[in-house]
Amino acid sequence: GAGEQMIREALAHNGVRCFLQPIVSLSEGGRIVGFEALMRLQTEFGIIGPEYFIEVAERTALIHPLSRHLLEQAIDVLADPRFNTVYGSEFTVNVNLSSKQLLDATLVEWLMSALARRHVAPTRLQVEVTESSVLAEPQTARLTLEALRARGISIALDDFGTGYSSLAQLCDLPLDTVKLDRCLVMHIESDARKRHVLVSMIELCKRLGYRVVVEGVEDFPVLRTVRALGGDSIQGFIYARPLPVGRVIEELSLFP
Ligand code: G
Ligand code: G
Ligand code: G
Ligand code: NA
Ligand code: MN
Repeated sequence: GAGEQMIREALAHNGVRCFLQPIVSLSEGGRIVGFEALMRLQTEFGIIGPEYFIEVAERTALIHPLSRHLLEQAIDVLADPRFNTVYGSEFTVNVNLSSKQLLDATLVEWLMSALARRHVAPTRLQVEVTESSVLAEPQTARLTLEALRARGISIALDDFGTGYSSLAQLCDLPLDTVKLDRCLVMHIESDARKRHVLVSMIELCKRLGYRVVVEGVEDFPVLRTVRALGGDSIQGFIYARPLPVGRVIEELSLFP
């Protein structure tokens, strides 16, 4: 993995890159309703993904400046007239927050000024948190989520269905969206037991009033199944891999 020095150099040289992966509505005939912003770092070895730097970044607290750079780029996308022309002025951008950021007392107001500076409505930003990032310090994390939500930023529970996946948490956290993990759609065509789990999870999330996004959709049988089960939207390689912002403008704008 990358060392602390490599992260510092990326920070110093404008090396935090925002990749975007579309989130596609199932109820509206494949319309792109949002994007997940995924961090990459430009290093002397080329572009590297989170698996090589997120752990070090969290341990060294460098996640705070890294994430603020990414958040600024995500907000730039929301303010970009090219995106608003193609995807409409309501599309949303999701950004992942780590557990340390949920304990950062300055995060909420920083975000609000970053949004205000670019005249972007807070409702167009969604933050993604995982259960484990909330559980590290549940009371403080919950306060942050409630503060974000009170200001109009929405909250997605990420990677649900892998790890602990506590139903008590699913019920109690202040959420707008649940992102069902890819593991819930793997092998559903051949394994009826896995299909039962997916059916029940989608139904439960919808009964709790959450929007359901299914992640990791790679083929049409899964896409059709998720749509038939009432999933709201999907994210996955079937539609697009995460792409640099510039590539999204070039490629996806042909297929709004
Ligand atoms: O983009 P993908 O390919 O490789 O992402 C791998 C993991 O890295 C995912 O779990 C994703 O949530 C995480 N990740 C991507 N971007 C960010 C980010 O900006 N902040 C944090 N905390 N995690 C991120
Ligand atoms: O935050 P999260 O762990 O959900 O980040 C999404 C991760 O899932 C990123 O690493 C992204 O590259 C990856 N991903 C997105 N779509 C697919 C897919 O269809 N298949 C697989 N295997 N991975 C995907
Ligand atoms: O149901 P609601 O009024 O909240 O929908 C608001 C808009 O969000 C609708 O235009 C809908 O197309 C869009 N939408 C549908 N699915 C998703 C999704 O999974 N994520 C996001 N961010 N927006 C979605
Ligand atoms: Na995520
Ligand atoms: Mn996920």
